[in-house]
Amino acid sequence: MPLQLYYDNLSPPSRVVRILVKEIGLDVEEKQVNLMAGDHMKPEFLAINPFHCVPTLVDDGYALWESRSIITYLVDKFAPGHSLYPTDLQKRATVNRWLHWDSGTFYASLNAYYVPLFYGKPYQPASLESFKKAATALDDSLKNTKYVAGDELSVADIPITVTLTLATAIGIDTGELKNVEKWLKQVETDLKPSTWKTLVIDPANALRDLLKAISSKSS
Ligand SMILES: N[C@@H](CCC(=O)N[C@@H](CS)C(=O)NCC(=O)O)C(=O)O
Repeated sequence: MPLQLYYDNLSPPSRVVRILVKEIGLDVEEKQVNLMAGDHMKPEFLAINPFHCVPTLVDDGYALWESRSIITYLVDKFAPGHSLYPTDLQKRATVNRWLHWDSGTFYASLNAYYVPLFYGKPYQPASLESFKKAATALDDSLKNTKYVAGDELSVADIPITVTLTLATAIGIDTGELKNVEKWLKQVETDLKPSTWKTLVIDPANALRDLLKAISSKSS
């Protein structure tokens, strides 16, 4: 049975998984879940994922959600030993640390900044401040390493790239973060051809356009 990936193209964590899938050359059956149309609350999707979120992976009847769990599962199962997810315990712990940092701090603050728009509320300036602080800490760390978790591209670079490029797309100025800028250029070069445009930049701009449309309707 092929792997199935439930995703929405505008969902940043869905893009994280789709980028990884392309990086390790996996064949997955992609199943679009249109969040704006409420597909995620339909009984057939709730039967797969009662937490009703995308991305959700189904591997031979086993359903897994949480993008960062999915990407590490996929490397471990289908590309074991790949440098994207090192097996050395301390290197792996460092990669995991960045994955958790993105999930709990970096992307969390960006999410808290813009997601209220979907519920008729404005952008949240306090969350923007948290995001900027975290981005500065990332920039400081990138003074010392080529990639976020060391000198090799890892799975941790994927969600952090998605977070940062979305921030830029929605108008957050990160221009003063010179180490971040250099790292992003490196990641752009390293990812598989066309990933940067189709899974990083274009969908971030599409989400930007949707947010613009929502905020102009409510003002
Ligand atoms: N931490 C989760 C976040 C998943 C998430 O919140 N996905 C959103 C789309 S970006 C979603 O499915 N929202 C609908 C819902 O939760 O009901 C991950 O990284 O996968």
